[in-house]
Amino acid sequence: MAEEHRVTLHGMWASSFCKRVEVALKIKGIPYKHVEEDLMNKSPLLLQYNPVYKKVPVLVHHGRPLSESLVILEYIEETWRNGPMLLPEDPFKRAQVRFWVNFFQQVKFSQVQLFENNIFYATITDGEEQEKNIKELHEKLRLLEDGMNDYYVSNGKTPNERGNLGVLDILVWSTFAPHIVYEEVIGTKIVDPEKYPLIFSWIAALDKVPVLKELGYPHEKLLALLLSVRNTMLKTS
Ligand SMILES: N[C@@H](CCC(=O)N[C@@H](CS)C(=O)NCC(=O)O)C(=O)O
Repeated sequence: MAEEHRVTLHGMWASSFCKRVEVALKIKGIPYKHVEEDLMNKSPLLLQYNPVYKKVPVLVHHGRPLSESLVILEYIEETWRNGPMLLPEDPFKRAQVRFWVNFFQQVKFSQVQLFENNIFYATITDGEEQEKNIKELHEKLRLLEDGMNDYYVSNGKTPNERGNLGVLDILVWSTFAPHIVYEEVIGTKIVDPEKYPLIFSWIAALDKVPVLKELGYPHEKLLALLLSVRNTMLKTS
């Protein structure tokens, strides 16, 4: 493949945002080159490709860079239309899915309230700050559990009865697949099967899908990273 036609992903192994893009590329069967970025020492190319946010993921296609995971997912969906589609065909269902995709990018009162932010801050703080993040996580998980129940019940299915993996599978799995690691660091259940049976069983089912198994987060490595960031943050706070 000529260099300019190649797909390159600048990512970082522990990032759920990068995982979203990797999963989408794999589902669509798009070959790509992975460039692992050191976020403490970003490459000049990353800074050149994403001068606004200076973050991963960045997808480079035909030599042209794109940033922001959800923007990239949309681009992948629109560009590779002959692979499995990530969004439902029916416009109403598609709009419903988009609503929940936006929920993962939720902004409230000018504050970004991503699941990832709450998870990360809950793992690197203690006391009141940690409690606040855990509380917010549970509030959002409740909304997601109820919303997904409504969505799937109204479509006469459960998430595990769907055909292809879709964009909601990608977001739920990328965000929550390592919940056991977060729970080990925080010392409390986050994706509690009693409280969130649909999300819990959904993640468990996704964990068995071959493409996701292949992309799974390395448990010990992630645990070590989170514990090390936590120790550093607690020492400096
Ligand atoms: N909204 C962005 C978030 C990306 C993001 O936060 N990436 C993190 C890694 S998980 C990053 O590159 N951090 C480096 C930094 O903030 O300097 C997306 O959806 O792509």
